[in-house]
Amino acid sequence: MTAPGRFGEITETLARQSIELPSWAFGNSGTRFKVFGTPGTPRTPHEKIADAAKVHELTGLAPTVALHIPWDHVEDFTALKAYAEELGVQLGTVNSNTFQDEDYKFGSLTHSDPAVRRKAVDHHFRCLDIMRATGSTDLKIWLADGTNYPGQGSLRARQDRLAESLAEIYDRLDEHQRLVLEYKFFEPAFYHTDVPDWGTSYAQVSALGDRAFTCLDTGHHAPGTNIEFIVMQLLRLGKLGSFDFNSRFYADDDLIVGAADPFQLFRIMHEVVAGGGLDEGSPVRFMLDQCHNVEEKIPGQIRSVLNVQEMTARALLVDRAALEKAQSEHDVLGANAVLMDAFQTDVRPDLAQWRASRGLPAEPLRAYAESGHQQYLAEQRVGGAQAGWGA
Ligand code: PSV
Ligand code: MN
Ligand code: MN
Repeated sequence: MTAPGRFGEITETLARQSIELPSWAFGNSGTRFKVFGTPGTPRTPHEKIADAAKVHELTGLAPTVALHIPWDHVEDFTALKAYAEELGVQLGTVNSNTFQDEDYKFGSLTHSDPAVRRKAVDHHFRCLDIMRATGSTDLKIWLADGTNYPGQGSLRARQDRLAESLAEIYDRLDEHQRLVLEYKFFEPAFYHTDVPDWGTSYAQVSALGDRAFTCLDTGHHAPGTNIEFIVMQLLRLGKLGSFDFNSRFYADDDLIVGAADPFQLFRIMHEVVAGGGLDEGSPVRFMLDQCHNVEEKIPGQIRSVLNVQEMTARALLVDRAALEKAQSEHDVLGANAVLMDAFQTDVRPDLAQWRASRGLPAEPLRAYAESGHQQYLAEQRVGGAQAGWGA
């Protein structure tokens, strides 16, 4: 249990916290071996949004839903916005997809053929138009571009073409819109990726201007990478635009954030707090980028946002004055103990009480299980194709 006084001080920040849910987390997903279907899985973007709204209703933590284009195709995005708002959520980041079209076999924004680059840039223009209809501010670009064999492509020419393509897209942004560039060290390409690391993303977005930022996906680093150091550095440089949260044991596993390594999530949130990432007006947005292959999806998302909230609360509990003092005195063990003291504090009872005081279920997962909603969805959503990877 935390001391009520200390916990009381942090609720103002917690009350502001919002974690964006990815529409695709509610669809079926799996590995290249098998994608299992689950009764009640959404069949349309509307149904995905309804599921995201359920997560927000029970946690108060997830007021926005990210879309993936073209996975979330609808004729009328203004109507989709209105539908989301009826359910109490807003449409958030638009994630562009230039990785599932035959034309992109050898790249999209980096492709050597100007016609393919044109097509990829135009896709992003289309995303910006959708954002105008949905009221979204962020265009998130992740590129599957890369090569499999040394010599297959010119690393440098590809980088130059990427810069040109990004500049074209950036020039189309409205005043309030932002471009966020995500990096990933491998996959689907295995020799090189065109935006493999935060340094490349930083170099590219810095060349664009003030409204271009880096997206840090926690699953996109080599094992052993000190991710919180990258968080600190990007915050320091004013270029951390967003997180794609998930956790991993091996590669880009997309498991529930905080599941594989809760301490890493704590260390990340500690740097976020220290770097002002949770302050009002901070440019940092928090999003999940996860899949639920074998567990139920709505509870999976509820568990995820609660994990982020719990680690945020623990990071906010760090006694910063004591930490600074220990650091300035080179009290190695003392400084480490300050962090561990906060990390090892069980904030769950306080958070449950706090939720109840705000009219939310004290235990959202239990409330969901007891509501019978999952069974209701399974009965309602019969027929039609379930949404999944690529649709
Ligand atoms: C790529 O691995 C990624 O992390 C990007 O964010 C994609 O948009 C997302 O996964 C879904 O494919
Ligand atoms: Mn991602
Ligand atoms: Mn990923």
